[in-house]
Amino acid sequence: MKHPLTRFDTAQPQVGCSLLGPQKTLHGLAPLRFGYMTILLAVMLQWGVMPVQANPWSDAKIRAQSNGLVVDGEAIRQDAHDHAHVPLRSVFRYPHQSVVVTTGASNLAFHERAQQPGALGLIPGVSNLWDWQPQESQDSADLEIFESNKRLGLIRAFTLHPIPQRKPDFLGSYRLGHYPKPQSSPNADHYQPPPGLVRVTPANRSQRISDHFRLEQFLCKQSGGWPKYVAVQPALLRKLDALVRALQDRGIDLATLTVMSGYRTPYYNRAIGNVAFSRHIYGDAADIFVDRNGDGRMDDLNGDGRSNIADAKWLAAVVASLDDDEVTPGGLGTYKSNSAHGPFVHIDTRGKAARWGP
Ligand SMILES: [Ca+2]
Ligand SMILES: [Ca+2]
Repeated sequence: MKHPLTRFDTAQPQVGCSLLGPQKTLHGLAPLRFGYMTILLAVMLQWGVMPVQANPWSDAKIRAQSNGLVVDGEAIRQDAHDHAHVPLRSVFRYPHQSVVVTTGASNLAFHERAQQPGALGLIPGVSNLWDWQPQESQDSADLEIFESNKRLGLIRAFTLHPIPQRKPDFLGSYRLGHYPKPQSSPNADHYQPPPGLVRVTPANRSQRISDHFRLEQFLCKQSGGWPKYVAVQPALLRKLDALVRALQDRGIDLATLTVMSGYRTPYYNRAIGNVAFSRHIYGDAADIFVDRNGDGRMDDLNGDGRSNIADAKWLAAVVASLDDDEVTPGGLGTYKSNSAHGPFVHIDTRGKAARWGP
């Protein structure tokens, strides 16, 4: 069985490989620490002895270019409107699991911003392959990226809490419900439960999870106290960030999008009567609209003086125009307003294109 952490293979695998065996931690076994096995694997990797497969949750491939960073093939630039904005890419890892950062030919340096930083170092025998293991007790840790003493961005590593094996319908006191068994299909890898969830508390809810989005934007709408838990796939974050940049390029002056619905627990998804295999329970779907004037409704994007389905279609056209080499293909649906909500657009990164809506 493929490990869930490696199931969301990108269409174009990146160099950057999880060397430390996340499955060792998933099943509660002692994790492989940085050591001979890592060096052996690294040398095999360098010699091309073993196939290279990036772990899309915990690994990042980064290089510098003249006006910013390229992360996993996606150009991240300094925000023109916000000079305090630091480009950010999140990774998600189990406690004890390393984050592997590939830098290609870039001359990048790293620094963990923490009072008690974890371990960080180049993997011996492999040039430009960094192994970072943040302190395990933190919900997240930040690794600053420098080139010639200039800070270019941040890698933020969130700690994943695995879905309990014995009582999988709860994570602590947070109700998850049950993930449906993936059916056998060529796309079955995209219907595995997420490898774990990020703990969200009042202290970290407003923390950035990507260049333009914050953790709390993706929280499930179900009732209940803190802590809550959320799963958001890196591929979805990259697609949402790319969409914000594409809108800025079209003159839409915005910092983020409104996420009407991001992650949904299977429990909540069932409670609202949605289909069992909704992309929202896998953390790779978002129902979104543009709301610069803060009235809680889609803005008039096409300039006809009204907010309606035409604006959702306008936004969907921008999503459809995103570069396939930069974003993962997926669902794209448009929705009319009704008594409960205004017009919106659904996007996801299920791995193959699907279109629906008026
Ligand atoms: Ca609005
Ligand atoms: Ca309009």
